[in-house]
Amino acid sequence: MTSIAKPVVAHPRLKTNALGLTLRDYEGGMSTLCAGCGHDSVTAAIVQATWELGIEPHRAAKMSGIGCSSKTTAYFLKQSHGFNSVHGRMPSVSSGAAAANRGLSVIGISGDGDSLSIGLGQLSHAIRRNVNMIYILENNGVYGLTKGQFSASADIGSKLKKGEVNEQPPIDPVLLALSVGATFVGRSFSGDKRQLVPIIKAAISHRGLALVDVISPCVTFNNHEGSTKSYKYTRDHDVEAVEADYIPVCEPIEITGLSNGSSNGNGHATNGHADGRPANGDGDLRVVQLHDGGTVRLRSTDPSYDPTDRANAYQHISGCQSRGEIATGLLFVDESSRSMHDVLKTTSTPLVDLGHEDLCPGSAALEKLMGRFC
Ligand SMILES: Cc1ncc(C[n+]2csc(CCOP(=O)(O)OP(=O)(O)O)c2C)c(N)n1
Ligand code: SF4
Ligand SMILES: [Mg+2]
Repeated sequence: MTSIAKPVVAHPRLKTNALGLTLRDYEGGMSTLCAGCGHDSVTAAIVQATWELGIEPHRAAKMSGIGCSSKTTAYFLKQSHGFNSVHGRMPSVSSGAAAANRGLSVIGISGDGDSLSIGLGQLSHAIRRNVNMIYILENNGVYGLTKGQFSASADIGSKLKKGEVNEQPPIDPVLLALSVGATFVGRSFSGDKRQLVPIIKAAISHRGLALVDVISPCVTFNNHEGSTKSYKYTRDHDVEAVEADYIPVCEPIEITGLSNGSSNGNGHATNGHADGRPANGDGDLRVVQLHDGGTVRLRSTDPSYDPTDRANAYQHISGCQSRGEIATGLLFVDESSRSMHDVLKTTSTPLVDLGHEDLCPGSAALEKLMGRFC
């Protein structure tokens, strides 16, 4: 996808990561989205997370479908591979890329329209197969690119700008993901970088498909009174169920710490419930080991919430939903996750590096195979 190039000059004193690269090296082209679009904040969080993780740009593949959200792969990691597929088809194209090269960090970006309508089957099967990728769903409740029609994530009673009311029940990507076997599920808000960056870092480091649903308001078509995907509504109803902190393998655990959760960085309290019930911020601290050697520390703001128990997570999130609350945080993680590569026992060598003798079984093997169909 083409975009307007940014000037390459960078301040000489910009901090560098373990690879000697600056944040600017993880940026992409100039954004052409509307000023204030939540998707641009998600882009900034991805730039921050991939820079902090020290991802080698040539080992990342940015994948997308169609929509304003799907345009955003042009705005980060300019030196990475990328494929902008057709509407709703990002998961299958990503599955192919991941299958062909285990060493790639596959970063899939999609929208609520792209994922929950035309791409619903593709999303479900990528989750079920546990393709090794992060799947970021930039969720604004509308089809932004085609001028703001309701999408399948729009809540009942949510109003369009001109007053039309949605009567259809929403599909919640987080509940959907849990029900089809997702091994990593998170939800965040584009306006909460403090929460979003560690979730993205943990998701990229997860073995298997990590779904991250990000409420990402569309300022042009869905940020008014009556919308349940506006900046205001999301800030007022966000209940951080699980606070996460990603610690890379090279850092000692002691140097990072989870707060006891009183603010989400936007001045909005995260340790209270919208219905007034207090959350004490004293939930159990759980340490989850990821396959790259990194560690995720999880603290539930409600002690009854267990982010490693699928049924418990489902119940809690749907309970929040019925009260009009938006459960955010790293909501579920399966430490024993077996990705598509583990299940299919794929080769660790990228297919492009395999020699002819490894790729071609030879005529005798082919004849034997064909014999089975006679
Ligand atoms: C096969 C096909 N059907 C319909 C469209 C029209 N279309 C383009 S983007 C889009 C929806 C985008 O919504 P979403 O994924 O939520 O992205 P957003 O723009 O809101 O970020 C639709 C229906 C298309 N491009 N291709
Ligand atoms: S139309 Fe909405 S989703 Fe698209 S760029 Fe503008 S604000 Fe963002
Ligand atoms: Mg959308």
